[in-house]
Amino acid sequence: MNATLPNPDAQPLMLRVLAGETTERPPIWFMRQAGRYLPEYLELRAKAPDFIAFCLNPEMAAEATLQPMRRYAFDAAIVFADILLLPGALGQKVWFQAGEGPKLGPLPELATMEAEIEASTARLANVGETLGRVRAVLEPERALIGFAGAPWTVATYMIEGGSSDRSRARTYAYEHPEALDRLLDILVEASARYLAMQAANGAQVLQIFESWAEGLPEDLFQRLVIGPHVKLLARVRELGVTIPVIGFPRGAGALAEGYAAQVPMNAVALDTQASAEMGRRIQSITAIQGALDPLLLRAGGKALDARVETLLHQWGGGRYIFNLGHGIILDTPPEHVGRVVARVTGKQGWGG
Ligand code: 1CP
Repeated sequence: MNATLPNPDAQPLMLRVLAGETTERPPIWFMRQAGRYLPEYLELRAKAPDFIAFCLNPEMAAEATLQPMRRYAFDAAIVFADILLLPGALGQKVWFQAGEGPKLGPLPELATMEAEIEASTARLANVGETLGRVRAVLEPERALIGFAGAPWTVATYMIEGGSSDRSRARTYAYEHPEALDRLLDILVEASARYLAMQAANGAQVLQIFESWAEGLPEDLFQRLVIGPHVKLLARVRELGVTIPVIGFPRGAGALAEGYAAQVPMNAVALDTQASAEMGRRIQSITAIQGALDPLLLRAGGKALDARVETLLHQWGGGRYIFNLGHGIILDTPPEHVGRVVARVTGKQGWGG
């Protein structure tokens, strides 16, 4: 076989790392690699009446997913959707106000949501269609990622009615432990079914975004993060899903290590604070992903170049997926993204 031609049977690099291999170079993708820092995204986004309609339009969402894949040699695409589609599918009103972020209506009765779990997956069928459309055109060497918000993170938006400092949600956890645990159970079941639907429609990797794990005392971290992640993963496996799953407990700090030891994820995504040593200790348990600072990606220059070398050096000897410690910031210059992807992959764009 000619080694210079792409092999259509080649396992995507990302899947090899998630299967436990240390690869010749780390695969790379970026959280929020689609979105407002790309002019072509802004142009496409202007054609949809609102953000939710945009996410639920398979043609537009597939196009948004593919835009960064055309520009850069990313090793994986992540389906264009949002973690807040699930509360909407469970019957809570969700809308995005321009410039203000997400807004949610009153929390529905728990019993009402329990009765809506099965229907919620069907209401998100368009996300499955987006995945199918992307998989049909994405090169076989590039992996496709599906995702969901983690139960606690989604619950914070549902309880607070939007983005906030999460103090109301944490207070709710102390004052109404039974109601909160019931809400988390609803989200575990609905998310497991939603993720299984994504796997059935072409997702090859799943990521669980626990964006708001920060500030939780150890006992709450155990109850709100580790417990529900263990349950969610077990339920996903019970539903017959065999593809790898990445957990991202953002803001977990030193508790990320306990997370990695207790939740049998195929990789743990680390945030910007993760130390080199902690990352290496977690690498002895599972693969890691992360943890370039999105502010440094935006800033660019020599400091960015140096940090990329440091990350490659400190973690590249083990199971490692190159990524950010959180999503791309909206005014990031696209050429900074291109520079990092080219350094990690050795390619200017896909195929060359
Ligand atoms: O029109 C727009 O550009 C609105 C901005 C935007 C985008 C591009 C939102 C609103 N969501 C998205 C897409 C999105 N959201 C993706 C797409 C795929 C990709 O990464 O390229 C993903 C994976 C998400 C996940 C998501 N949504 C998270 C978890 C990751 C994270 O950033 O922590 C969270 C917390 C959300 C909620 C959300 N969606 C959008 C906003 C403004 C917010 C609120 C964020 C906050 O509370 O600060």
